[in-house]
Amino acid sequence: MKMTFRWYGETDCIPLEYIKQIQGMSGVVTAVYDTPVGEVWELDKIQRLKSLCDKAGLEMEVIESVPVHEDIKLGKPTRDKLIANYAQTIKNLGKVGVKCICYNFMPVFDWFRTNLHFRHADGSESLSYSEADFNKLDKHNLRLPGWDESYTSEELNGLLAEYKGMTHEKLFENLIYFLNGIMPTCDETGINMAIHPDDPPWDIFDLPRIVGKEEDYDRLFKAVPNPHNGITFCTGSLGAGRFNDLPKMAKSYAKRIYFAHLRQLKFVNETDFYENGHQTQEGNVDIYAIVKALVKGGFNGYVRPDHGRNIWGEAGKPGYGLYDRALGAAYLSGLFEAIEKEEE
Ligand code: DNO
Repeated sequence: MKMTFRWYGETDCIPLEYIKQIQGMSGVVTAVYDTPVGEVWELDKIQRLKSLCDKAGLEMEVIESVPVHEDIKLGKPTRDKLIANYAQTIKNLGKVGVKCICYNFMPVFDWFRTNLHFRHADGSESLSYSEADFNKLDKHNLRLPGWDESYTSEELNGLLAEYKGMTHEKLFENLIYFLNGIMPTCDETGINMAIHPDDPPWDIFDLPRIVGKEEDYDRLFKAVPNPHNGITFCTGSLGAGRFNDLPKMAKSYAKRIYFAHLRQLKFVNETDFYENGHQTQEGNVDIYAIVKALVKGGFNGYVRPDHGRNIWGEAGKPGYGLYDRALGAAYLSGLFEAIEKEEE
């Protein structure tokens, strides 16, 4: 296992030196943020990030994310060119020693929560989800909390219209087409692809979502058995679906899990939850059982403490403050050490 920390590049208010000071930290998870989706990431931009990491004494072996262009998800004729560009980005990343790429295949939207500043009784803050608030959203003029403001409402509505009639089957076929297109480059570079689950793991705004439960992974590996086709096991995303048995899934897919996002959720009723500090006792995600299942299953990938709270007066990026993720990293490293030593 290698412990890592997400770093949003040079505009991140958390300096690499601080990340390095968290004990047990092997490296950062980052990305090139200023290249439009679909274009090739230029080698010099990647090398710049890599040299900043080198200087700070941190590895840069994981990228989160190389986003997948909507035309690939839609299966449009332009996809072949876009897949070739994606493959070229993989090659460029391979040149600086990247080993794992996290991506997702969610149409239009990435992660979704209804509140980015849920206030806890102790004054800390975290992200939360409420079904009633979700139902109140104006579906024709979406303004989502924290959502990428790069779409204007017209663009967003246009994109949503393009997805009209998109089925789960078609979207899945498009994912397989994409994976088959890039697997030869992964074989060549040795890079593992790690698909991030849908967050939350169900359809939203009438858009199909296809990576959120056990059967989805069975189907995915059957369709593309190449070992470079792997998973980002995100406990916050998968755990939002109460139908998922996370320790069981962690155990069965441990060897295909190249990247683990460990995050805590606390349900307040059947559907609504808030995110919390990482410790097992703080929520419904049994982090201890998941780490144990990973270790026992032979997991040998990267881990990062996912979304933490904002604590100690920090006004960090929601979910991505320094302090609580650092506490999470220390807790998770302790769990791994204890369980790994028991296994020896
Ligand atoms: C949210 C993140 C996601 C994730 C992408 C991966 O905090 O976990 O935005 O980076 O879904 O492609």
